[in-house]
Amino acid sequence: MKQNYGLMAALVAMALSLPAHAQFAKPEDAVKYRKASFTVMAAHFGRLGAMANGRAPYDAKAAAENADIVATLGKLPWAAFGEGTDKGETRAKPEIWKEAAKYKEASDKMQAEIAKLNTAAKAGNVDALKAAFGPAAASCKACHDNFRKD
Ligand code: ASC
Repeated sequence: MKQNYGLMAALVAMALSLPAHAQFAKPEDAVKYRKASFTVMAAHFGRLGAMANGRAPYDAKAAAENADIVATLGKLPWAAFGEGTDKGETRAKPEIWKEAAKYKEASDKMQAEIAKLNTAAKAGNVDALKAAFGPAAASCKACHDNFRKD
């Protein structure tokens, strides 16, 4: 059988790029997906915040687990801001698409800060967690201020 290497290469390329081009049947599905990922992320980020701010007792194991979840979830929403997802049940501002490079930069910054938070959460002491939590929260807020409606 004659192999179609061109087609095979194209399929492999598509498979490898799946995370960056998440598949959604409808724009509304993408909106739901990104909101869900932000919601779950915020729940776990909040638990880290409670420990960092002394509202909850410090628990090294819980900190490490919550930070892992935040770091993983923090990678997800960005692929769900595709075409047609600027409408409907969303607080996303038009600037996300008009200033796409700036939005990308802000989302990269947030991911870098939560990666640092994840490392800090695994140091096993509350001071490391406290030091990394502030900059991570600031990176969330920077995006809300510029790219999210109130
Ligand atoms: C949270 C949360 C956010 C960020 C942001 C930081 O706990 O849910 O979205 O922190 O409020 O300013």
